[in-house]
Amino acid sequence: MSNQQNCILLGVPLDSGKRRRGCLMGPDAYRTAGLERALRDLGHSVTDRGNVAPAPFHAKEHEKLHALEETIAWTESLAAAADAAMDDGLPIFMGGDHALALGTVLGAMRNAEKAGRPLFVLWLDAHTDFHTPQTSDSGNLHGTPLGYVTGREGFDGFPVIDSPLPHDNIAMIGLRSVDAAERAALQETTVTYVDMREIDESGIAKPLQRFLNKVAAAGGMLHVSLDVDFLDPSVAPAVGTTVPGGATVREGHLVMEMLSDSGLMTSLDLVELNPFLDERGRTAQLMVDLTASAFGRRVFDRPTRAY
Ligand code: HAR
Ligand code: MN
Ligand code: MN
Ligand code: MN
Repeated sequence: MSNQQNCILLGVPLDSGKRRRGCLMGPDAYRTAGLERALRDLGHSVTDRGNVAPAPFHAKEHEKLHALEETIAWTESLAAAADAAMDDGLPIFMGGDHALALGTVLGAMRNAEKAGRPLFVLWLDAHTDFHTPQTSDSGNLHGTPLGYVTGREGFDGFPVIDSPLPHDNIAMIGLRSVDAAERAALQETTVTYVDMREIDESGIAKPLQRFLNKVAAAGGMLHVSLDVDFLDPSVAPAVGTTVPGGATVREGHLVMEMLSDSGLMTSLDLVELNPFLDERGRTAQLMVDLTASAFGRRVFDRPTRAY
């Protein structure tokens, strides 16, 4: 793909979305694994803007919710950083756990509203992350970003969602760990949810292409949120919430290649990498390679296919 992008790298050392520590090292792992260089080698211009910091906050103890104030503070700063970066190019958020998407998706929603275009979200994850703070059993807010941006109740203290992301504009792909409360809530919506069984039976390309066609037809912007646990833990061990039976290396690359063919992606989260759990950097390296595929790295060029 010759579509040259202005890539903006933003480190997000956010570790507040769950109790197990380590995702704060993610941004440096991506830098060490050569993300900037990989994108440059594909002909893109790349600026590393360094790390984002949370807004000032006062931590309190809560019976159930972990690090609520800190996560709210990150949501505020990230929404502003995402909105601003999207004015200048295509931001890549080097996480950090998935709670960062509370802010990055909100920022993308604000930016899309300014541009007068609809925003779509592709969620590549073992999990649906559709909880509210009330329905979450774990109290871990990394399980809530899609509940938040779709306007579910109970996000007291977070920036108010004026116009929620429509359910029709969301696709979740790779699912294999969905809590009962999430399943019940999701089944009441028109969110596109693709579990691993569907991928086994019909392949990952068809549901993805259907969604990309919908984004293109609407003239939409597309935020992509790639959770390390979308991938099978045998190839991507550096994540706190491993679930067996995930996407293969090739399924991951195919998704990224189709995204780059589509030219639709306008922002990207790389989340849940915990370098403390990695094996000789292999997960960080795989995430960099997947990102390269999303920005045009190919074995051979070929005409785009219809699925
Ligand atoms: N559903 C579980 C919970 O709410 C696990 C959530 C895990 N979320 C992430 N991102 N790691 O997908 O606690
Ligand atoms: Mn997730
Ligand atoms: Mn997950
Ligand atoms: Mn849960």
